[in-house]
Order: sequence, then C-alpha cells, then structure tokens
Amino acid sequence: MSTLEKLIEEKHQINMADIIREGNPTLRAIAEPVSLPLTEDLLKLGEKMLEFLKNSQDPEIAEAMGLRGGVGLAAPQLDLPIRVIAVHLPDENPEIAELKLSTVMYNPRIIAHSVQSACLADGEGCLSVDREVPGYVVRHARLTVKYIDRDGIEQIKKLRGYEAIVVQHEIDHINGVLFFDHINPQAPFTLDENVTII
Ligand code: 0S5
Ligand code: NI
Repeated sequence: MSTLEKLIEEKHQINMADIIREGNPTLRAIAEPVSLPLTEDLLKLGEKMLEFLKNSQDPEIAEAMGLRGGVGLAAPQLDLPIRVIAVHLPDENPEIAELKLSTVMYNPRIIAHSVQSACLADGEGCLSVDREVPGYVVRHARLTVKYIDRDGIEQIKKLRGYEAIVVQHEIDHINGVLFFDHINPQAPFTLDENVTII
C-alpha cells in the first residue's frame, strides 16, 4: 500500500511516527503540484492533516497520542512530495481571534509580498527537526497567497502577522526549505531595520 493510502485509511490518525525528520531527502525535494480536479484521496489527506493539527493542540489528546503541538503541516513532512499544506492556528492567539486561519491549501503560491519583513521573537521550530536552532527567521511581513481550496476553487488571500509567518514556513516545506536555512549561524540574532519582531 502507498504512503498516501496508509495515511488516509479511515481508522488512521496522523501521529509523530508519520512525520519524517531532518536527513530524509523528501524534506529537501521540490514537491510536485497536485493535478486538478482534486481527487477524493487528496481531499481526505487534507482532512487528516487538519485533524492532526487539532489533535496536537488539544492537551489531553496530544498527551495520549504523544504529539508535539503544531500550527502547520506540509505534505512533504509525511513523505509525500506534493504541494499540499494545512494551517490551523490556535484559538488562544489573540491576534487571530477575529480571523482564525484553519485551512488546507493545494498548490499554494505567493503572488505578492511586502518589502517589510517580520520574524517571530522566539525564532521557529519544526516538527521535522528534533533540535533547537536559535535565531531569527526573517520572512515577508505581508503576503498574498493564491491556492486551490477543498472545494477546488481558486482563492486569493492576504495574510499578515503570525499567519503570514506560518504559511511561509509551510510553503518553504514544499520547496525543500527548512526554517534554519534562513538563520545566519554567524549572527543568528542580527536584524535589519525593516524587520518587525512579532
Ligand atoms: C498549541 C501547541 C498551540 C503548540 C500552538 C503551538 C510545520 C505552537 C509550534 C510548529 C513556526 C511557524 C515546533 C513548535 C513553526 C510555523 C514547530 C510548533 C510553525 C510550524 C510545525 C511548526 N511548531 N507550536 N511544522 O511545518 O505554536 O509552533 O507548529 O514544522
Ligand atoms: Ni516545519
């Protein structure tokens, strides 16, 4: 049975054992676009990815399943070299309260971005990286992303703040890029003037 078939089996719930780690070449590959119309299997995959993120953010479920809490997941992290990402932002993030992003994006593409940059104050981690890499990960502060949604409809969305950072981390994964690629090991906490720390 293929990796995709196993992941989308009715009884299967995505867990840490499904997530590949640093060193696996799939994390460094350019993932393939998904073809349209979306297949039933790709729709199921998207649902499973979102379910994983929700489970991982529920303290009881995360504890029981041994999950590391996450806000995003990209198909290459499941050893699937395809352009599918899921983002599920936690309710407790005050900035996002009015605009909570919980989406699966097929073939997402950044079609425009700000000159202004931003980074998370605490740096970033990754469910595929089992070590801490300190340093600012400088990204676009705002972006316009175009993607196919679960109804097969093309969407164009403007993002800023935390959600823009998360979507960029996930789009990096489908391009074979890991967060620490953006960290200068000689000066991990050196920033330009035009970078907002969030
Ligand atoms: C509850 C639990 C609520 C945890 C929030 C969290 C995808 C939480 C994380 C990911 C930086 C921008 C380690 C910690 C990393 C996107 C990495 C955890 C974000 C994606 C998952 C990353 N985390 N948890 N990943 O490609 O905030 O930030 O969520 O690797
Ligand atoms: Ni990651």
